Amino acid sequence: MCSASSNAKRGSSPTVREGVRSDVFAPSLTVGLLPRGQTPQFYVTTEPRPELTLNSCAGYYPILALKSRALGFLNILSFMGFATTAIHAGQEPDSAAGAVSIPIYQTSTYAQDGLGRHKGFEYARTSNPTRLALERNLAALEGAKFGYAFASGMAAIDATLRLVKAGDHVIVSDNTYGGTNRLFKRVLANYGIEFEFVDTSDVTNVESAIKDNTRMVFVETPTNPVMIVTDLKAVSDVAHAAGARVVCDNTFMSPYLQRPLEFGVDIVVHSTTKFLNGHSDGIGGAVVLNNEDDANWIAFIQNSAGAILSPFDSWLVMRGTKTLALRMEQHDKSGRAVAAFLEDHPKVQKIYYPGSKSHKQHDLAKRQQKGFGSMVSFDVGTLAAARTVLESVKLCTLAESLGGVETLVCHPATMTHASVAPEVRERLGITDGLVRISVGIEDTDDIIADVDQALSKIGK
Ligand code: P1T
Repeated sequence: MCSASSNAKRGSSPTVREGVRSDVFAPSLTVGLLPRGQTPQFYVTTEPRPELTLNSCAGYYPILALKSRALGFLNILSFMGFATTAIHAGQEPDSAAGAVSIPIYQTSTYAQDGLGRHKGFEYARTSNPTRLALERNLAALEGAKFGYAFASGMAAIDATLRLVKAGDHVIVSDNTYGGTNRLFKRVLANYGIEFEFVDTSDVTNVESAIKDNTRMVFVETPTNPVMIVTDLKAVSDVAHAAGARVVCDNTFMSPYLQRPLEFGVDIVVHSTTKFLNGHSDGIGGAVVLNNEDDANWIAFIQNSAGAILSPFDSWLVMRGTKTLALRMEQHDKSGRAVAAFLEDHPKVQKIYYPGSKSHKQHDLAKRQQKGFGSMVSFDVGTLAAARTVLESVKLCTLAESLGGVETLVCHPATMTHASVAPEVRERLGITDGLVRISVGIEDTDDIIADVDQALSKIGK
């Protein structure tokens, strides 16, 4: 960690994140929200760690001492609520100037005091203070010990799949974001990983798919775009009994509305491009988890493959998470109103929204999620009708992506899920008439009025 020789020594079995270790460098790094009902505890390292004292890493303990004020504050923080954590976790004022907003450390490298003596940062692919602050923040929001930020949601998912190897079997929700399906089927399958796609909303499908070599169950819930909900606890129980890890793509909910680790999930992945950033101005991804060995491997992959989030993009996501609680409240409120409007609309044939009483897993969604979010899909029957809606909106924007402050509409069959085989799309309900809306935080009435006038153009 502190010198090239220690990196080399660690070889293929890394024991720490090279450069900095998030639960050691600053005591506040891994203080986070705890699963409801558990006794508060702190992941603050007080014992000297042999791997840190090797190779004269003298920089660490003085830094720990300097941060003791922040530590006191963050000890209190761990008893506080989500919004407080979102604003403060990983965000203690910068020690150089007291900047309240974490500076954008736009640097590729760091001056070292002497051979093997530095301030905890050696090279910016390995670690960067701005990215580290975000990683601490995201870990805290999911109630995890470790967090890693990547250049995109796909890069985060790709890094997570490096936990399995050739010959391993991975069970995947049959409806996921199209890019996930593409990465698994068309890229990673070429490297000997066996993917099996099942409807994970029925845990018996997962149970019957388990084989001796099953090492991972990857679920998305609710799914993009037809909002299928998977019971995270039931799937985790089944997977763990077979010795497999469970990964959940929590992009559609954000940690404000769903915290998968509380249900036994091992690893959470995010496209931070969406609600976490929230302003449609940066692509990014994250992996958060508790298992130290897996975390070390993710850190090792992050450094080895290098698909890191830039300092500026890390800062943008942190700016986003500060308002996550407020934004998600509004997204959820308007999502409910838009869904209710669509459900009663004569031009809408079917609606996909877990908040709807007609949704097959409405009760599960109510149990597992704190709200229903702002993603709603609806079927208007034909490509022509979908085209009319998508091209008639005025306030809403026709665009891929979701989770930003502005309302976006898209056509999954030809946009986000174009890479999914047509017969699979058909089976899942991703028809040519399907429209997906990511309800933003504009005035709810304005959003509804715009969708209403677009729907009224169908058949004219
Ligand atoms: O775009 P990127 O940051 O790489 O994230 C990929 C990704 C992962 N997981 C989910 C659930 C996603 O929805 C996405 C990206 N989705 C879109 C771009 C979209 O419009 O659906």
